[in-house]
Amino acid sequence: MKARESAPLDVETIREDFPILQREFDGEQVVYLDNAATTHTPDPVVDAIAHYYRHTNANVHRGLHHLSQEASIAYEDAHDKLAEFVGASGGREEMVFTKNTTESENLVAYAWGLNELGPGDEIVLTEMEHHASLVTWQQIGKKTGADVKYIRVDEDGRLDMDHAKEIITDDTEMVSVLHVSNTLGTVNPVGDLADIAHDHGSLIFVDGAQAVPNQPVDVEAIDADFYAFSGHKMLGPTGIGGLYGKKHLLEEMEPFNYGGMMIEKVTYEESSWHDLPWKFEAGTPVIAQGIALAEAVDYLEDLGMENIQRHEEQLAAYAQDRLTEFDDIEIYGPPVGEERAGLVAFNLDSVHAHDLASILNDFAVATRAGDHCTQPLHDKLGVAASARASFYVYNTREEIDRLIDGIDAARELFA
Ligand code: 7TS
Repeated sequence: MKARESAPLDVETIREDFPILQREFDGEQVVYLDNAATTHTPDPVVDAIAHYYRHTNANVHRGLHHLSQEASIAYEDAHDKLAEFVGASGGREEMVFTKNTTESENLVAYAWGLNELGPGDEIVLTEMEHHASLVTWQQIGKKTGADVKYIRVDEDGRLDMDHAKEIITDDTEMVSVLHVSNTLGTVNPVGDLADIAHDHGSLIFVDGAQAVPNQPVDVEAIDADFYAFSGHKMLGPTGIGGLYGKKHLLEEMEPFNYGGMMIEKVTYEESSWHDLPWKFEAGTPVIAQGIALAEAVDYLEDLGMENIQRHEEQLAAYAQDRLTEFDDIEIYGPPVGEERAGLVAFNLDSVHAHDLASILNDFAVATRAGDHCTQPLHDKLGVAASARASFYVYNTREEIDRLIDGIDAARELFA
């Protein structure tokens, strides 16, 4: 499947790479609408993992044998590929492999935050932050004495940029914002936020967990200081994430974990650190996962990130259209016609989100119900939970129709 410029996705052909989508439960073919939680893994990526273990498997300390050298080269090249994919011109030196977005957040919070923050300093987040960022910076605030402030979210699920300008001040040392909300679907103006942060001498960390899989991302155009994402949300395996960091910042930072592989010279008294990015990858790293993630990037690039983005926006608009046919459904986030990523969270008046997801499951429609790791945002919305449908490259309008049929059935059951 080769990329054509600006072409609709050939979903039928794409689906052939995902045998899991053929699974049936009680005679119904699965409709997988839980892609914001994790995406499925296409055959070429599964094959890359199997091929690595069958033919290359070795540790990557640049051992003096062929297998180790081959594994090392593939693993190092994977860093370059991921760096290029998110627009980092510094290559591998600016791309650290972590376990996931959560670990990327913790890496910066501990390695940078613990050393740089103190009483009187401020950390600015948004009210729509995922717990990965919210809890991490909240706790670093408690440890260091730095205050945490939140940029308000308005009624349509957008950031209040006037409020952002008010609360980002010369006391702000770190602004941590998500690029795309996993609950509201809002695409935040992270480039504008980076400008505001930098005008006040603050750094900006962007959580790209819901952006990198779904749209072209250019960390340098945004001017992000740090940018994080997860492999399992972009057709890659679990157990790997990425952290982009500007080279000079990563160089200045202390390591996050200590141990083997991340050192240059060790004596009984002192240690010095390896080059970037290995300084931040202590112990045996995520070798198979890294190589497979590079394969996932090839797959995404073949489809074309613009094409993927358009496909998802169309599915989200269709879902929103169909859901707004009913006046007992409340949809969260930007209204129809406004920019929105490929997910829709909602509630049906008469049915708790968990019951709804459970009935949808009876129809083999996989959605997520709960707080989506945004409890404070749900408190603000005045609900304990919401149902969420999230789309990816293999989803179709017909699958959204199955979602609507399932909602109809739930409504009837609870009437
Ligand atoms: N940031 C955002 C915006 C996310 O959506 C998620 C995961 C994370 C961070 C954490 O990613 P992880 O790979 O470290 O777990 N979000 C979701 C979700 O919406 N449903 O399940 C996981």
